[in-house]
Amino acid sequence: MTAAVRTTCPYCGVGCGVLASRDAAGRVHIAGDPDHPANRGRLCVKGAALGETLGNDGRLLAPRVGGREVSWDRALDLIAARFSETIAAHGPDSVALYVSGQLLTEDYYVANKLMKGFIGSANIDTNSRLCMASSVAGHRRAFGSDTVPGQYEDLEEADLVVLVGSNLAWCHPVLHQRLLAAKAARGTKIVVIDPRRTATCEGADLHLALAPGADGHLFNLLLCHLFDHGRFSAEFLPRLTGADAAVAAARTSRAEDTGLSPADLDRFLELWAGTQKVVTVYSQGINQSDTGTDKVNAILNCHLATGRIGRPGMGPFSVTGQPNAMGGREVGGLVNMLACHLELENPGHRAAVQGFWASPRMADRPGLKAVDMFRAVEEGRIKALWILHTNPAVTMPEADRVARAIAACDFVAASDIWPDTDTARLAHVLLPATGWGEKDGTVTNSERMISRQRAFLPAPGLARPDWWQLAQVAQRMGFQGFDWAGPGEIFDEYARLSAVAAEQGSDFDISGLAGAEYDTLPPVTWPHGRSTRRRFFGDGRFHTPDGRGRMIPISARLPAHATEAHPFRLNTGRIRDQWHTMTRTGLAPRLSQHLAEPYLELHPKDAQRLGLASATLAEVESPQGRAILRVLVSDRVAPGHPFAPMHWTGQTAPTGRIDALVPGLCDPVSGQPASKSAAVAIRPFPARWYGFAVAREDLTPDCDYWAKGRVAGGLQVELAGSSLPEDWSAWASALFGGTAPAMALSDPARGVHRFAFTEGGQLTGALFVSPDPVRLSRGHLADLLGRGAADALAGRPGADRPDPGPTVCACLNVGLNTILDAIHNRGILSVEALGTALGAGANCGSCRPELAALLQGQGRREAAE
Ligand SMILES: Nc1nc2c(c(=O)[nH]1)N[C@H]1C(S)=C(S)[C@@H](COP(=O)(O)OP(=O)(O)OC[C@H]3O[C@@H](n4cnc5c(=O)[nH]c(N)nc54)[C@H](O)[C@@H]3O)O[C@H]1N2
Ligand SMILES: Nc1nc2c(c(=O)[nH]1)N[C@H]1C(S)=C(S)[C@@H](COP(=O)(O)OP(=O)(O)OC[C@H]3O[C@@H](n4cnc5c(=O)[nH]c(N)nc54)[C@H](O)[C@@H]3O)O[C@H]1N2
Ligand code: SF4
Ligand SMILES: [Mo]
Repeated sequence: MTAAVRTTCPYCGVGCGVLASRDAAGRVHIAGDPDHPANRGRLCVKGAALGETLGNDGRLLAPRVGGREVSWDRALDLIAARFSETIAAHGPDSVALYVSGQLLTEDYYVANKLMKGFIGSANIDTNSRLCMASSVAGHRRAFGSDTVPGQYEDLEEADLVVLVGSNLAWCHPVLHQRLLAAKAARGTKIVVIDPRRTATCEGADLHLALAPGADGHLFNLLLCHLFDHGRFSAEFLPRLTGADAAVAAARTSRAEDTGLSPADLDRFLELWAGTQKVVTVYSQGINQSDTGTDKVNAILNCHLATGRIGRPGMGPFSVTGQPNAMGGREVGGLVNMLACHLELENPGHRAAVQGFWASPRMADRPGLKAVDMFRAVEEGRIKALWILHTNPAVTMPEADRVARAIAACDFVAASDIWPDTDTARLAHVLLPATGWGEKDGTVTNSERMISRQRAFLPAPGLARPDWWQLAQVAQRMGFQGFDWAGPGEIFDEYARLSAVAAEQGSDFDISGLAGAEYDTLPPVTWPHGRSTRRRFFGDGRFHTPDGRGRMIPISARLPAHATEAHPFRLNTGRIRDQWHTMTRTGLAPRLSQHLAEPYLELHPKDAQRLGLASATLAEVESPQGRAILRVLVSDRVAPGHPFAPMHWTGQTAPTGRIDALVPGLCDPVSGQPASKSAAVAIRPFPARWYGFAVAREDLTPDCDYWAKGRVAGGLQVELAGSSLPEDWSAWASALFGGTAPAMALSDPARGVHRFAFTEGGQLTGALFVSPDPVRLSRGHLADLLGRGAADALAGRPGADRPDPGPTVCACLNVGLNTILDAIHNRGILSVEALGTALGAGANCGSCRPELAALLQGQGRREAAE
């Protein structure tokens, strides 16, 4: 075993420390870093499975131009030439960079320097526009800077933690575990505000299933309640402006607007008002709205008015999604910012940065925000585009339109680790990036803690880091100041720039890290310069011109009413075990078991009205596009407000791309799209047949609906069609590359067909077809891949081998049937006892909310059994 390398998880913004080592066979071993302050040794299942996602099969290993492998020189010269020519002919705003909150700070710094300081355009935006922009805008309106006031330990020191628009249990699992541990130790009250009953509700004292989009009203009502009950802080108020106007505006919100029962509403208002140590955590249920910035400020108003901010155990807390969402904000990744929290539109700030960079021309007005940027691409105003570390053809709203715009753009380069993502397929030039474990740099987590990502694997093929690619193109465009030897030198330059920024009054000061030993840099929270204070604003000093915090008057409004043509409002978001477009988590079979295909969670009343039964397929249509999704009937969602996850792509389920349905409707202040309220129509998909297949080798079905997922021996595929093939045997053969089935079992009268394909007596594939959703033990069939094929067509294990059912605990691979059996037949009564008996939930803990629900008899209804 090699010595463990200390690095940081590449997924969510909790920013857990990871120890990575390799054994003699080259296998990677992953463990939580017990010394990292964010996680103290814990990991969630995605982090724990990192070692299973590092295979290089199918990786992009060399630059490609027009699909052909070329040298780095050729690819980089081409990008430099096309960017330079386009700028010469059409000006700096005719080119753009679209980057990612998953880039490392050093990558981000170089991209930003190139675009804003040397190309002289601010057309560099990032997927953080889809993620954190409303929080950024809300922070800047209230505080004068984009600063998260608190620390994770505030969640542990609070007496009340309110989680609003956050599915913390699935999206920030280790932070959720820290919160639950604090609750167990000191009785923290937890309130979840989410129209959907999520896994996060399992650990909560109160779940407020408010009307979707009503958060602004709710926090306005809270502000009025605080005022009316004398809870405004007399000590803090002189440090604020706008309190009267904010209360006056809040008076227009009414209790009915929230959709909550008076009792629940009162309980919440009294709890919040009566608890000094309160933390309000918020995430995409707030940000991803066309009034997202106002909702952020409605929350901040309550914390400001009561002075419950920046002190131990209290404050508003915007949890960041991506591993470096925060770092990207610090380094000025958004179109309207400069590095180190300096502002693009402030001439003094611009001059300071330009002086430091010795740059020829500085952008002096904000560039185009993501949605507008891709519309400019569509209209041909942007003629050369470079996309790094993000997959906009899947994750942007109006995704079909975005994909068409990318395809039609004169010149597109993409940096990725895979050649065949939905976005990479559309690019003229592909640049192979080094991935997690192969590269070095820093990330900043939700609590402003900067941690190192460190390489422990060699770069495969010709892959090179993103920062290097950007710096090379900059040099080839003739720019000075891009000749760093490594990320440590970039970080050093950035730390020195932050001293310049501090002189301009910026709070982002990491000048104390200039000249630091980069290789051994321990996790450190900023500011780390002249000041090292851990929390902000508790002292009543803000970064506004007059130094006072600003309360903002909020006229809350609900999302536009549903229309007759599109009567449903589609909520979208994440599932526990997948990361965005699944280009990494999708590789680990155990992460694909929990929820294996795209689905539509629909209230029983809606399902009944639409004639949709569980496990059938629904066709969902919006003015922007169309999707086909598996129906999951559940009262966790409200009538009229179904939910669908965002993870499936053209590679994994072409009709499951949820952003094809989402409109490009944005918050007017932040430019963040409203990704959680698409107006859609739903109808049954007229399936004539349903199918399920397992296959050792990859395959691409030719039918209306399919969804692929990895299993240990290959892949599993759900299928369906609206027309029947003439000859099922021929169709099955075509699916498996032309080989004839070794075994077939057909009952044409019932429309049931089963085929098995073998090689040397071992199962290489199987297809089950039926006129209704296929009922069989999927796990069992997948397990037979590569084994004896004798009873493959039976579809279920023999009586001697119980079927564990769909995976609930992905760490220890414990299935639903096993758990239900333990509950019903072995008398197990608690989550702890399930852990002792089966191991379920005893490792990362992410499935504990689901175990608790099962124990309460609220079994989940799977999309497919
Ligand atoms: N497993 C997993 N974890 C992740 C990620 C992942 O892909 N997979 N991605 C990471 C990233 S980049 C991000 S940004 C975070 C996102 O983390 P979260 O924001 O927690 O996740 P989401 O599922 O997008 O949305 C959160 C909740 O908002 C609710 N919601 C929808 N509309 C409203 C509303 O009007 N009001 C309120 N109060 N709630 C509403 C939804 O029902 C949903 O449960 O997760 C990070 N962590
Ligand atoms: N409907 C709906 N849409 C949403 C959301 C939602 O809640 N609902 N959430 C939005 C949010 S919050 C976010 S953050 C976005 C996320 O959306 P994206 O950022 O578009 O999704 P990812 O799958 O994370 O894309 C990362 C890409 O980088 C590649 N990659 C991996 N490692 C490296 C590397 O080291 N270098 C390079 N160059 N590439 C690499 C991956 O293969 C992948 O193609 O989605 C947004 N879209
Ligand atoms: S909570 Fe999970 S995904 Fe997030 S950083 Fe920690 S291990 Fe990674
Ligand atoms: Mo995000």
